[in-house]
Amino acid sequence: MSPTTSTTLAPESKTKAKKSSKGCGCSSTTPQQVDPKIQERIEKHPCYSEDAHHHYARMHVAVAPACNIQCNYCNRKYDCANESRPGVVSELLTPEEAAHKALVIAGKIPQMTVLGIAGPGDPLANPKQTFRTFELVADKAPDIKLCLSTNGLMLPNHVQQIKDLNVDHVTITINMVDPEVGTKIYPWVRYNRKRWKGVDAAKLLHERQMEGLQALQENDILCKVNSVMIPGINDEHLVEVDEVIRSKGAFLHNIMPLISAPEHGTYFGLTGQRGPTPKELKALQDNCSGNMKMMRHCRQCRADAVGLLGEDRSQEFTKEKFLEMTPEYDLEKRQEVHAGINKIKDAMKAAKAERAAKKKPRGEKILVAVATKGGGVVNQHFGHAKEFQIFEVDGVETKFVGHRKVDHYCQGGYGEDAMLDNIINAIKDCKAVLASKIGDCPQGMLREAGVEPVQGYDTIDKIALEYYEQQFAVSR
Ligand code: CLF
Ligand code: SF4
Repeated sequence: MSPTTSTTLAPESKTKAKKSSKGCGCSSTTPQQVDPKIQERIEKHPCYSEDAHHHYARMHVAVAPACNIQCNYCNRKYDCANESRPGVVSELLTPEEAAHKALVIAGKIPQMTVLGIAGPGDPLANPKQTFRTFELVADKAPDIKLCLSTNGLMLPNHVQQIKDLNVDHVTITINMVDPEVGTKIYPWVRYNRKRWKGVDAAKLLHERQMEGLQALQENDILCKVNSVMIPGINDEHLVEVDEVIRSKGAFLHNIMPLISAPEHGTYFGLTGQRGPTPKELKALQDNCSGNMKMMRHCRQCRADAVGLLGEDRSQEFTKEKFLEMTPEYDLEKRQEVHAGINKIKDAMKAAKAERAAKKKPRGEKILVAVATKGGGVVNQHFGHAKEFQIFEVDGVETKFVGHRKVDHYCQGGYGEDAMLDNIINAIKDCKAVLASKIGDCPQGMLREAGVEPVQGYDTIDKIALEYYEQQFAVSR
């Protein structure tokens, strides 16, 4: 299913509501919290705007193989773990191949608005390939936003180039502001043809990251900071990191969980370092954010990711396939699609505001899990979901707070009991699961586990709030 299909649904007007229908996602980065000029710069960026991530897609091109540091959560056989799930290998492209791929996808997925370079190594350890790719894409497809993600070591050297090429979004992965903490995360850093180790390496990395962050701010380039939460190493320290990066002008903080397993072959994986639980992660995010400018919708996507953040269409565009495709980039057609999406978003926002105005907060907050293919709509069968989006509902609004990846239940037309157990385990802290259809067998097992199955086809906001009202009989 393509994002086109999911986003062309005009949610509330084309309602096919079956039983209890209700409503859609809001954001950790809500429009009203952001300066209108900045809002305009992020409204089509699925990572910088939670709202946008329901509607707009990104793509990555894997043009940057080398790296200049070693993170203890990374195995260099795989993609950079600062922006990817560990254990993933992307196909390396030349800048020319990457630009061709971008133009192909811009035609096939017009809601793809951002081209990111995030690996498989560090983009700024491969500046020639990275900037040549940006040049080629900017020349042929001026409406595509350019984005890069770096460990920050070489950032101060490239801010002018970034500015000149109109790269408006830069992510730095900052896991510490105290070099002593850094020594537990980074065994070495390569800089000026020398390998730095221990506290000197961490200190150097920290200073370069701060210098880069400041230069981005001075040049009015939006900066997101990614931090990997590593329990027992930097989990408590990330509160300080959050304060420091915000005071230095970072726009958004994305705290991601360490994903660590022995089969990834990383230092942390092999030494038994665990990642945080969803509850621990949420508690830290809540603690840092006061609910402002905290990214909670990151999917730790691969260096050749394509599509909405929650979907992976990279296999439709392998090198073998996309090199055979002719680019059909059409600016006018893309603008029409974007105008259609914006209309839908406006209608959803208005419906949401109207509902909120009629309701009183009740105090109780509940979590609901949602099966969705995007567009802010409950539009996916329970058995087909590979992830559930998690929303906190308080009777007035629904707030996106995270996602849980699962193996989908329906395999070749049959449900797998083991998978159902895993799914229930992943969402058992939710009061309900919202999906367009849920089979009789999973319905029974969900109820037994205390998760109410709710079927409907409408905006997430509407269905979630109706369910909440049924639960608590909120007075209007
Ligand atoms: Fe890619 Fe990163 Fe740009 Fe987004 S991803 S380079 S800012 S376009 Fe986004 Fe993916 Fe999370 Fe990165 S969901 S891993 S935060
Ligand atoms: Fe790996 Fe990225 Fe760290 Fe380099 S910066 S070691 S590629 S996780």
